Amino acid sequence: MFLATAKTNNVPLTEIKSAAPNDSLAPLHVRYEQGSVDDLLADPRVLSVIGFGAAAQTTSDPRFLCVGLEPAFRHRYEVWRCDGPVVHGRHGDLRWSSDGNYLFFAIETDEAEAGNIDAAAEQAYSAICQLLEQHRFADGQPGHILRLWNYMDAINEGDGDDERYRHFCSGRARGLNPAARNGYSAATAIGRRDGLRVLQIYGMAARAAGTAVENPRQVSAWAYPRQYGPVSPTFVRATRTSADQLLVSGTAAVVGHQSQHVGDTLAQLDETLTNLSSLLGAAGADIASRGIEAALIKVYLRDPAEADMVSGHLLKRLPGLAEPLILFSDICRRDLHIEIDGIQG
Ligand code: 3EB
Repeated sequence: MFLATAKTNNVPLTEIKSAAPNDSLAPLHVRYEQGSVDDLLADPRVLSVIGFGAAAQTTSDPRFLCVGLEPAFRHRYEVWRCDGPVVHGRHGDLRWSSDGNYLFFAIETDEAEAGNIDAAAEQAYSAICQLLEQHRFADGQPGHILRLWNYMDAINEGDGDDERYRHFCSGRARGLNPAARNGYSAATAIGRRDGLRVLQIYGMAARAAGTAVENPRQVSAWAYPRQYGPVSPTFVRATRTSADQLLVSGTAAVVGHQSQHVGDTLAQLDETLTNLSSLLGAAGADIASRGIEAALIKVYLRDPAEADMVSGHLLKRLPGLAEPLILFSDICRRDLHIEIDGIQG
């Protein structure tokens, strides 16, 4: 694998050549790790490092992003590795990195500069779509989005259709539209409490397309009824990659389209685990048999006072699960106390 051209500033983007292109990808590896950001980024196989909250170090390396969500218990970085070596650069406001098979990208968009959160989402997604068009893989084709994470301040501010999350959904749908030709990808949309009106989006694309997986217990989010907003959330419940990994969207206690067990975080957690089992079943027998315990999960939790209770309950229900990253967050519906996303395989 080599780098054909190395312009890291705006167009044209680098074209990455893969020594042995084929249709299935080597798996991604994701772990939660402690240590120094510089040491983590010194590894040429590191695609990206995500820090969380005030304890995270920072660096200008385009592979690094700090999300303003505070973790429970102790700080760890989310570290994505591939088989490497990784090249990286910037494209306008976007940062990217790639090993020729995967393309990681991140963008931070100031809401006031864009006008509002709706315009910020449209602008950010337009930029992501433009990056995908310009960053061609060795076969000359643009990548396929596998997974998106969206973090914004005060996600529940505003009433009814004026809620910031709903405005975000409108802008996202407009900006993402050109890239949706391959269908939507798995996603997470979560609220920060840092007061910074900056929309943060990061994601993963790949040379080989994934397969969308929906949950038979849930109405597809893109088909939610009008009561949840004028523009449906544009994501699927999971993406199964060509490396047979399952990238699981933010999953909560939603059955059909309705929130369940309002006021009871542990009951919502159990319903969420039932949803996750159902989703794994829909993804395939191999993925179902590995189970949730084979996944690395992130838990978004509204109430910091519930961290011990939630982690104890998860340990009891899933004794073999790797220690999840619990992040104190707002969830996109006011009646949801907890949400889980992750990757299995
Ligand atoms: C739900 O099931 C919970 O708007 O990208 C989960 C994952 C949710 C992603 C998004 C929203 C999103 O509808 C909310």
